[in-house]
Amino acid sequence: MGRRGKPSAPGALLFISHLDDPAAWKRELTSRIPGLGYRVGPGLTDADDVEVALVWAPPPGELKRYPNLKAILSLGAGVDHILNDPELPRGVPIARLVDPMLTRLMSEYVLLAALRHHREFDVFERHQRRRLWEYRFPPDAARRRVGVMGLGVLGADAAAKLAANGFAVQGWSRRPKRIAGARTYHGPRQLERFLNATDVLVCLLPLTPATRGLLDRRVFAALPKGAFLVNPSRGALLVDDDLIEALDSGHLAGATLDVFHREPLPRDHPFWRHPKVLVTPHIAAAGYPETAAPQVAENVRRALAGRPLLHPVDPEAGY
Ligand code: NDP
Ligand code: OXD
Repeated sequence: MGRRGKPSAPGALLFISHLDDPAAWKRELTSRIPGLGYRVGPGLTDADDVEVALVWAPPPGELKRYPNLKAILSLGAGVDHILNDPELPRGVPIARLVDPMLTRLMSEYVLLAALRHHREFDVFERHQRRRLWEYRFPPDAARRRVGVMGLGVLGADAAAKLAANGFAVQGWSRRPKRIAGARTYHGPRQLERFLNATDVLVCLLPLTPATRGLLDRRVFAALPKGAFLVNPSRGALLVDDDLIEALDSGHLAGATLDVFHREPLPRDHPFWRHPKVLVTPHIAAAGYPETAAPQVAENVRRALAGRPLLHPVDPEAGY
């Protein structure tokens, strides 16, 4: 019986996303779970058969309209777009997306950004605009310390690939972690030591109450002069004005930013025209139905059977 006392029909999945392709997800999921109902929202009127929601940025208040919801599955690795709903139904388990393709794409982005700063392509791009030919000896990656904040699915993969490309890699997480080829730090008390020894800071933290505004002037001041920032996590981790100040003072040498407080980045935002900032439009990685469907289908089966989800979110920690 459903929570409203109606006989349970075979469970239906509710799909909500303004970015992802509902038809491709339907194909991948219904071929794996015969009989699965598939409904595209938001705003369904008769919603009692919906037992699982697969969502990216559902409108606030939307998910509370489904009384028989057993699980909320994120179409992204981040879940801030779900947890920020003040009316999110309590007690419904939430799972993150873990997609091998998404992970690979993110590591490509991080590696590309780290190499671009390391091999000074950002400098040569500026030189070309002035037709300036200036020889500079290619630097040694083994002497470039890349610090990865967040050693979860994405941070751990990026750290391993940075190390495989010869960088001196270290990582920082909430709880102690071991990563092959990288020195690791954890918790607020070890943050400064981690930053002091980081030339390229890569942020792969989730947006949570503890990480909002973390990338501020104190963090930048703890980095060595000439350091770079790469932020493909979430825009709200960064204090924009503090970054601009650190770049303008010459303390930081450059930044690669994929995510912003407001997206699309407003046309009058100073990041657009800052010579030391590269802006990309939240394209570091994405989930693909072809590669992510096995995990999502398994979570749909688990939800319908009332079993624990893979990659569950701890709503208290916010990730
Ligand atoms: P995970 O949940 O797997 O990992 C999160 C990591 O952050 C963990 O290592 C965790 O520590 C650490 N962490 C969380 N809170 C803190 C804290 N307060 N202090 C120190 N460390 C902390 O997430 P993913 O790796 O899958 O994804 C990371 C983020 O990347 C997503 O939340 C999303 O915002 C962003 N993203 C951006 C994309 C883009 O296209 N720009 C695409 C996909 C994701 P511990 O290991 O101790 O738990
Ligand atoms: C994600 C994203 O969280 O694409 O997966 O930002």
